[in-house]
Amino acid sequence: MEDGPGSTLSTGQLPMALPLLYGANYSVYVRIARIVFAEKEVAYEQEQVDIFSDSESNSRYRMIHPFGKIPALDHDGFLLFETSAITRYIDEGFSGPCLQPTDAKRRARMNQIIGIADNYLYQELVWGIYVEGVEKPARGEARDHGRFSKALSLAPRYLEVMDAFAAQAPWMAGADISLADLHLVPIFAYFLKAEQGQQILQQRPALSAWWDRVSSRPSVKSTDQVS
Ligand SMILES: N[C@@H](CCC(=O)N[C@@H](CS)C(=O)NCC(=O)O)C(=O)O
Repeated sequence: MEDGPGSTLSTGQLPMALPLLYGANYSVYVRIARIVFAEKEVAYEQEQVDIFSDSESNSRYRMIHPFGKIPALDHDGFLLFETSAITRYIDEGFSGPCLQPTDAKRRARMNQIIGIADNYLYQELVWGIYVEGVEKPARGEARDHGRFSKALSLAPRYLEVMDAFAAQAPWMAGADISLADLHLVPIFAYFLKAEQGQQILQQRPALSAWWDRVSSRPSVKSTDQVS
């Protein structure tokens, strides 16, 4: 078992509880945290929270995440929400490979890519293309054609930009894998379930090679199940 941040276990001290991650496996953001735990090889527990259901337990969960999103983390009573804060806490608070560059420029690149993922890619590639293009038709629901075509028109430009980053180094922020790569994985995993996503990626060789590298990581394979 992994000791917690700052803990020096000595006689008479209770061991810290395992970090508890709240959230459902289908969630892009929950999966980012799961991948980071796996990369660090940190043991944790997970309580499935289906944020889209109206269950009683969800109203209790709102005490932990006041904005009703997943994930959230409880580490020995220390409550945290916002995935970027959670993944940095896991990286900095536990042993295992460091997932953030120390060089200022590379760290800025990592932060930039996480910002791009949160502010552009997640909405268009997941909600615009995957949800409208794959999930809604599979559920027999009507597609929002405007939403879908807007996302399809933006995606090639988004991938062109990501391809340029991927062409600079094996990983998004340099020679070593970082939180930037791990943050992108669940977004790309949904996007590539759409045939259009596959086609757009095929036109970007550096990004395709990056996807082959990152998607073969054990941390990515072991968090593949979404239900
Ligand atoms: N800024 C949040 C975003 C989390 C987020 O949007 N999670 C989605 C699931 S992937 C969610 O909870 N959606 C529920 C909703 O929007 O009502 C973070 O970084 O943790």
